[in-house]
Amino acid sequence: MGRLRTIVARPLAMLAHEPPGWPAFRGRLRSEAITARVGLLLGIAVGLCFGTGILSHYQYTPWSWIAIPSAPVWGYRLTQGIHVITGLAAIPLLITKLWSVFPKLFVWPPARSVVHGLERLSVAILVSASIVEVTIGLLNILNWYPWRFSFIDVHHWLAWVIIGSLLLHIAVKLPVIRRGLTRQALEAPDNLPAGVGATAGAESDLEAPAGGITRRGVLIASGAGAGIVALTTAGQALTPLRPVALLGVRDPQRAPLGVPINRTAAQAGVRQLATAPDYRLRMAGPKPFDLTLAELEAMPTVRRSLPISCVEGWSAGADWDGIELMDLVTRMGGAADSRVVLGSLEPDGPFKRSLIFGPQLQAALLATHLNGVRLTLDHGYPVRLIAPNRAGVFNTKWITQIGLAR
Ligand SMILES: Nc1nc2c(c(=O)[nH]1)N[C@H]1C(S)=C(S)[C@@H](COP(=O)(O)O)O[C@H]1N2
Ligand SMILES: [Mo]
Repeated sequence: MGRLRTIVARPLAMLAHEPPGWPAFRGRLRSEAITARVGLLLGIAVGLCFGTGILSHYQYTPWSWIAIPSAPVWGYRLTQGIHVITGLAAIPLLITKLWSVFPKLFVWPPARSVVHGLERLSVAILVSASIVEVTIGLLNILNWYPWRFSFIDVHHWLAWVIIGSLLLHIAVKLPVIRRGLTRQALEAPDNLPAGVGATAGAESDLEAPAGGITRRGVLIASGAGAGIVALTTAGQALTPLRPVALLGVRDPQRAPLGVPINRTAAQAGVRQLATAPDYRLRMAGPKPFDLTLAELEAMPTVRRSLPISCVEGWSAGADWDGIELMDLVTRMGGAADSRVVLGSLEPDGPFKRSLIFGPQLQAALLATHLNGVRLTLDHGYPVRLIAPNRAGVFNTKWITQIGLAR
């Protein structure tokens, strides 16, 4: 019995005192005022990023009973642009926010109660999920996938983990957030969290201690950082901002025919197949038929202005000439309410197949020309799909087969 008591009592006694050499934070720059204000900006960025991300994910997994609309044609261009801009702008804000609460990592004892421990655990989940989320998002924009897991699944599920733990975090911290957002908090001399070795400062923090940066300075710097990231990213989607698109990975002005190429014909392994004399477009409906290249090129075409909007954030408007997909679909025995599957010549790869239905199908073109010029191999020769308000990745190139899904 006595033994048991020492086993329980000893760790408890250890918790009463900070371990030797435990860090103490005496600065007065970090404060609830900064945390709450940067947190507010970060919350707005994360909210926009989450909402537009869910819309983007819907393009990957649409329910058959809620078709993706075809108007406005630039819908996905706008929402995915916002997704990438807010996601990148969140990075400097997240860094400032984590810096501002860093001393809390060393709060002693680590948990005052079970509830406090659980709350800290949820913050740990929020922080680590957020760091992974923005990191893999950033690498995705750079078109670099140095991992084995499915980016789409992980990015999607982490988003739900983040939004859930974020809502919990906001609910728990609401009184602190309210206090932190006041003017007094910004100007208060000292409001470090209790128990982290704070010493009360006498002078106002608007005067920087020892000539360093002020709280206002930190806020302006992190706001400006987020703003600069947003502006220099937006240029890959917004034409007027193109000259400052330093962080834009693809520059439509330096791309062939004004439209960047994510995967070239050589990378997809279709150069030979796409130029083979025996190329056929196989219409595999209830009334199947084949078209030779000459027959395909003799079909009537229409011209439409539709953007290519990549999930990675770049986008470019373009004029497309092409055969109305519905012309071919009705001829092979399909109808406006069919679910149509297009297959690429690409031997493998996640984007060799594309499902289209509803308003997007009715407005889709099998494009033969881009900006008045016959499609190049890299842009999808002989024909590629282009449809309004559609994620670029589903505008499949090098089409060779069109059929109906259940
Ligand atoms: N068959 C096939 N089609 C594809 C791709 C691909 O890898 N294979 N990439 C897609 C992606 S991610 C985008 S953004 C657009 C880009 O079209 P572009 O190369 O003509 O600009 O094509 C899409 N079509
Ligand atoms: Mo893309």
